[in-house]
Amino acid sequence: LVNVTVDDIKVQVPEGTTILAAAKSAGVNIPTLCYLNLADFGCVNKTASCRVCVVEVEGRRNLAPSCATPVNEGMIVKTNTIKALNSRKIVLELLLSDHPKDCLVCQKSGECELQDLAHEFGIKEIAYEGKESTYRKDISKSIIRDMDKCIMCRRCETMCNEVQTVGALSGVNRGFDAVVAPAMEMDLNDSVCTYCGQCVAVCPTGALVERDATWDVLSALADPTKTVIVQTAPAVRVALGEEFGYAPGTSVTGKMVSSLRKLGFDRVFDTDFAADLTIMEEASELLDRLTRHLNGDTSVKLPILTSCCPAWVKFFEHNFNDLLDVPSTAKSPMQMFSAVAKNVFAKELNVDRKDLIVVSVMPCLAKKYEAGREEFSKDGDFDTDIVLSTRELARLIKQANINFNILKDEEFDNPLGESTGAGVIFGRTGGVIEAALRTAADWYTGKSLENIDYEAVRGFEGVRSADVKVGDLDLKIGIAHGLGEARKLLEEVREGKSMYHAIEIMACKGGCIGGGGQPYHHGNTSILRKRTEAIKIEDESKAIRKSHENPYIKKLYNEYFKEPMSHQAHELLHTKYFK
Ligand code: HC0
Ligand code: SF4
Repeated sequence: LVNVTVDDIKVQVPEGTTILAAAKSAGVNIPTLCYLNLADFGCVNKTASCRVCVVEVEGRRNLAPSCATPVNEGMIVKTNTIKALNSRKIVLELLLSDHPKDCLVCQKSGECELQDLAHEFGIKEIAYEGKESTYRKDISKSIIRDMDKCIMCRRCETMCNEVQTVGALSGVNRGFDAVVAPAMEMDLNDSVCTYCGQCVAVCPTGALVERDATWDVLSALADPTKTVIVQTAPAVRVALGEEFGYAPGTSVTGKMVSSLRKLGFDRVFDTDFAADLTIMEEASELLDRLTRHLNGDTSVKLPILTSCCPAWVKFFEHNFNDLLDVPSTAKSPMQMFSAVAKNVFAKELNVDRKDLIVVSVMPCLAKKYEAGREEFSKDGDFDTDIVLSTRELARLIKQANINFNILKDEEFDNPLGESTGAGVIFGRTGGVIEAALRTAADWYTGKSLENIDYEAVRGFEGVRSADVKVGDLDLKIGIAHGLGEARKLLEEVREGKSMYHAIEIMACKGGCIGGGGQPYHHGNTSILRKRTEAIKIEDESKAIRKSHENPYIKKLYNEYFKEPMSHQAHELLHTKYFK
């Protein structure tokens, strides 16, 4: 340990600790902008590029960036001298001088870390007027890049390259023209970007934001010729409350349903229902591949990979396109829901599929891209019409003057609103494979098993391995969350070294609860664990916790699909992957 004094407070910290961390342990919070410590992601962005965190160190002439300067024995640090404060203010003024002054109409307004600091430092005028750098806006289906608002903190780059290992973003050009961009400054649309949205989740300004679709929803709701239905993803209900002042980890399912009804949706349905439907197909596929494999069929590919995360799907289409026959062919719950809504439910309602608008509320930005994939459309009409993120839903509720906090809990509509605990746990890492195991184990043993808590697949480790007994089968299950972690398991599969029978992959840390469309965590990743806890409580509170026991799922198979992997099921519930 070394002894350090920060603003007259003495602390002992391990050798190698940064001044920033030492100050924190002394209870002194030094402001930062580019710095980001995502402890649960195994990643720290300390490019020391913004210089907001500078401090005075006794005996040194120059100010030191506290995020990147390690302490040493006897160091005396002052974080609030006039020299440090002045330098911090000048840094902010310089950043603002080359920043658009459209804060009033910026999508990030109110949640922008640069705006917060300018406010904190009492900056009331732009000190250095002059030419601002300008760059074209890049608008993809999921994300808008507005590099005029980029402050070159490089958080997005660290996230995309180090955590996700996608490598879609890097700093290009120099000086005034420097921006963060895909290779050869192409648009995201033409790049290897997976639309996971994790760069958006960590961008401190409005340089990276989701493509907002709230107005599309309002227009659809106002159109009397349309029937507008909505589905909500498992992870939305355990995070939406944060936008209305609830503590992280508060589940607001009933209020969410009630607010959607107040917004004017004709039916409020649940993606969790479709998650149960996904399990019917995916568990059948798993058992089918396993039993064929055990019977010596060498054409069978194992492990089977889950396929419901669209960022993950795009990632393997780009990086592992020699393995396209390995993942399950089951569509994601969102797309299964929409296929059933447009092809089965529309007929029940007696409306043309073009007049049925399906809105999805998702914790994810890649879902916007997924909805727009050609294979999920028929004669130009997409199965999912509009995708909103959790943040956008909160915006809509606020715009509609709905007092969320006093709403009474309401229930989803049926038939596409009933779900089991297995559907709920899709929202967290390990949940899809646990849900599949609950059903596969019952089917394989021919019994209704009582123990359905597969503790071995739960947890927060980036890559997990679990041994699971299903009847007389000893299954080895792999789980990865975060694309960098997924890459490790995929490389083993490619090399023929994978020891797994089945692998679940989710692109975001924590699974969907940590999606790029969720309320901003501003680096406090303990929020993700609290959301996971809320999912657990929802699961345990459900009367039915196995997908195949969902009465509405049974009815759908009796009346329409007949059995999993039937001809009808293949037509509506399965998909293909492309190079
Ligand atoms: Fe997910 Fe899903 S679990 S991807 O994270 O499978 O977005 O929440 O909706 O589709 O159900 C997201 C969440 C979903 C889908 C489900 C899956
Ligand atoms: Fe990289 Fe994901 Fe951002 Fe695309 S959305 S640039 S893959 S972090």
